[in-house]
Amino acid sequence: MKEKIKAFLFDLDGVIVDTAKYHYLAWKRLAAELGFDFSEEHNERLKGVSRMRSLEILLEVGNIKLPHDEMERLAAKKNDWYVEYIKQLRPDEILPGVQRFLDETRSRNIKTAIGSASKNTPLILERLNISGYFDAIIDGTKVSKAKPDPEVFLKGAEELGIKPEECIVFEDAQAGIEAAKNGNMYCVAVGSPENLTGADYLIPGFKTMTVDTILHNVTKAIL
Ligand code: B16
Ligand code: MG
Repeated sequence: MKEKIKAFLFDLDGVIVDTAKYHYLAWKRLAAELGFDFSEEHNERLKGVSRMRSLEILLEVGNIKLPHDEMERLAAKKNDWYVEYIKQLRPDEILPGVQRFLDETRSRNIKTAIGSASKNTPLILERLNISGYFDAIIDGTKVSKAKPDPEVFLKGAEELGIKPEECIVFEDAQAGIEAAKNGNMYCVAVGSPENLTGADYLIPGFKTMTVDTILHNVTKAIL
């Protein structure tokens, strides 16, 4: 029997908007202050990862060890810079096709939630003028376990009142795909097949994507 999909859960960075480039600017600035270079390739390792874990990775790259209170101070400093950048975000930075896809999703009465590691989620949604598109917003301030733990998506489903197996998660990070599958949800990977495995379906982006294409390709496995 075909499973009825009742909710779409969206990761934020890399799915709705490319905030990774602003994270990168802020992390690179911090690395420069600490005296080493932080490349775009290094930055790939930070996608979907929490702020403190990102700093740990950055310090590994620079071969630097610091006490915890100093790490807290540096993470806060990086975040202040990052917030300055994302305050300039504009609605035209929503990734191609996403707003149309959200409109179609809402008109089909499919519930929507955000499931993001970012503690800056409310500010980003507000700057993009899309807060009203989501029935639930679960972000880094509401979870204690990072992806690939399914907590962020399970909380989203719970807040929507929908069973995990009736949800599709959209994710651009490998840890996020694993989080969705660990939560017994369907998962659509957004990105390139070289970097992402284990999802039920993979799309390059939302540019030409329709709700029916997603539903058909994701649920056909259990027809
Ligand atoms: P913040 P997502 C993640 O967002 C980013 O991909 C990741 O690079 C960032 O470190 C993390 O949010 C925490 O962000 O410092 O703003 O709390 O992909 O889970 O939407
Ligand atoms: Mg992401």
